[in-house]
Amino acid sequence: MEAYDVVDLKRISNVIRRKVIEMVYSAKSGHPGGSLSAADILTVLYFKEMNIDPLHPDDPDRDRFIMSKGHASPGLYATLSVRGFFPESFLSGFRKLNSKLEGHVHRGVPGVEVSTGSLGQGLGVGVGMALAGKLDQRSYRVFVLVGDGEIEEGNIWESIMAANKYHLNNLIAILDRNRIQLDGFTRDIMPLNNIPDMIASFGWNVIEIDGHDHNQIISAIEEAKESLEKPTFVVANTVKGKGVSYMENNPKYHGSPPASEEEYRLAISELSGGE
Ligand SMILES: Cc1ncc(C[n+]2csc(CCOP(=O)(O)OP(=O)(O)O)c2C)c(N)n1
Repeated sequence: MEAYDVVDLKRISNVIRRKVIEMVYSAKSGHPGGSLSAADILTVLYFKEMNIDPLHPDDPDRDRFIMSKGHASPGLYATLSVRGFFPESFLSGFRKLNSKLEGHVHRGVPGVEVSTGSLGQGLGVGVGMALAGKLDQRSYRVFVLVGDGEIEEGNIWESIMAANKYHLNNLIAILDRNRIQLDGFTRDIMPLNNIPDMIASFGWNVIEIDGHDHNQIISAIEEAKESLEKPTFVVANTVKGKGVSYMENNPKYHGSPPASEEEYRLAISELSGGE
C-alpha cells in the first residue's frame, strides 16, 4: 500500500466525511453524527495501521475490523470504498432498494467482517476472533470500534472480562467517546464516570487520546501493538458530527441527514475547506 503521511490522512478523512454527508442526504436517512466522529479513526486504521488488502479480502492473516456501533455504517462504507473494497459509485445506493448497502453494517458488503447494529455485540465477536487467532497461531489483530452509548450494554463488560482472562493482546478496542448517544448526552442518560480507570481495573492496557488527532491515533495503535499480555482499550475523545458546524455536539444529528438543500451545501462546503 502507498505510504500516507498525516497530511494525506487528513485529506482522506475529509473525503470520507463528504461521502457520509452525500450518502445520508441522498437516502434522506442514516446516521451522520457517529460516522463523522469516527472518520479520523477509520482513516488511520484503513490507510495506515491495519494489515489489509482489498484485493485479498479473505487472507487468513488479515487484520479484522468490527464496527460494533453498526449504525455508523456511512462512515465504514465510505472508508471501504475509498480504500478500494468496492466502487465509490455503490455509495449512492445506500439505504435504497436493491443496494447491498443497508442502513446498518452488513457482512454482504465487500470488506465487512461482521454484521452489526444491535449494540453491544461487536466486542464479544472481537474476543472470539482474537481468541481464534491465538489458537490458530495467526499474527492478525482485531480492532473493534465501540460507542460510548453502546458501552452501557452489559455484554460489553462480559467481553471486557473475557479478553482479560484470555490475555488477548491481539485485541484493540477503540471507544468513540463523543459523549452523545441516540437522543441526548451520556452524562444525562447513563453517566460513565472515569472510563479509563474502569477499564484498567478489568486488566486492560488503556490509552486516552484526542480522536481527531491523526498523530495521536497512530501512536496509540502503535503502542497497543506492543502490548505483550493485555488487550488495549483506546479512549478516543471525539466530537459527534465533527467537521460540520451545525452537527457538532448536537444530538439531533445522531440519526438525521441535513434537513435542507441549504444545510447539505453548507456541510459539503465546510468539509471542502482548503481543497
Ligand atoms: C441493542 C440496541 N439497543 C438500542 C439500539 C438503538 N440505538 C441505535 S444507535 C443508539 C445510540 C448509540 O450511541 P453511541 O454508542 O454513543 O453511538 P454514537 O454516538 O457514536 O453514534 C441506540 C440506542 C440499538 N441499535 N441496539
